[in-house]
Amino acid sequence: MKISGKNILITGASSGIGEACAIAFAEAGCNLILTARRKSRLDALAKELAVKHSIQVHTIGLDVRNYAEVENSLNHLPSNFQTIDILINNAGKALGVEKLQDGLLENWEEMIDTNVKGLLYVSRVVLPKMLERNEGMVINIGSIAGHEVYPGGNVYCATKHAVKAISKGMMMDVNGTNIRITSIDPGMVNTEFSLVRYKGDNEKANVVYNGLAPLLGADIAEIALFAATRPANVDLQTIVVTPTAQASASIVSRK
Ligand code: NDP
Ligand code: 8X3
Repeated sequence: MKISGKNILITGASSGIGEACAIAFAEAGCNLILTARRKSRLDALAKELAVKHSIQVHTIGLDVRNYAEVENSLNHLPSNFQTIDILINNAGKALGVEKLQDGLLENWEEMIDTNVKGLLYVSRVVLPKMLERNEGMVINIGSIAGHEVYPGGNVYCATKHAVKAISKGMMMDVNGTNIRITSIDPGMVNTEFSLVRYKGDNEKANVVYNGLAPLLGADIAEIALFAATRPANVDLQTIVVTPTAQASASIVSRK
């Protein structure tokens, strides 16, 4: 399927997988709506991609946890961006690795509000418009943590299990229309993910990727682009992707 000229909305485009998706879809000639809380990062990326690929890029400083903000910004897009062809629900995070009995409530709230409710809020605003046009695609970034649980992963894994259920639910609820739903569920990707999880502790974050070749944001973006460019009759439902050195969420070979 040709996607040049299509409008792609990416949540969490200020770093990691979201930023890599912005670059990949810009290279494919798509116009972009980039959202995240750190708008200055989005603006810098937008400037670079618009010039390099002669595309249009709209940026929105958006916290997906705030439904009023989500609804207001996505219902008042500039006229050339009112059709959203592909939504990439990517914004998300893990916070901490505490055992459940030691868990910090504020971490739980933030993970649940961002990974689950944020994804729902954005989808609730965007999906009806796709259904009106009977055209569009939603790519949810889940995780291997939605298929397995690992020690200290408790609530993060629960949010990604929820994303897995929501993706399947979306597939069922749009069945009979032309809308495609894809869930991309990665293992270890070297982004700012671990830095965020360890609250800015570089040393702890780097240890996560020591002794193996992790996935990169660009690897996930390439898969998203592949899924989006399949013919209209092909829906890649769930793609689980890990580094070659990762056999399961907690079995990782390090040299
Ligand atoms: P990064 O930390 O590099 O990127 C996370 C993005 O989410 C940032 O752009 C951040 O932007 C945005 N974000 C966080 N909170 C909010 C919020 N409240 N509102 C809006 N945007 C928000 O990590 P990744 O790129 O790795 O993570 C992207 C997705 O991939 C997440 O859903 C994560 O769970 C998933 N994932 C990551 C894996 C990994 O190993 N890295 C593996 C499997 C899945 P800002 O702070 O500017 O708002
Ligand atoms: C992010 C990767 O290892 O926490 O979803 O499952 S992991």
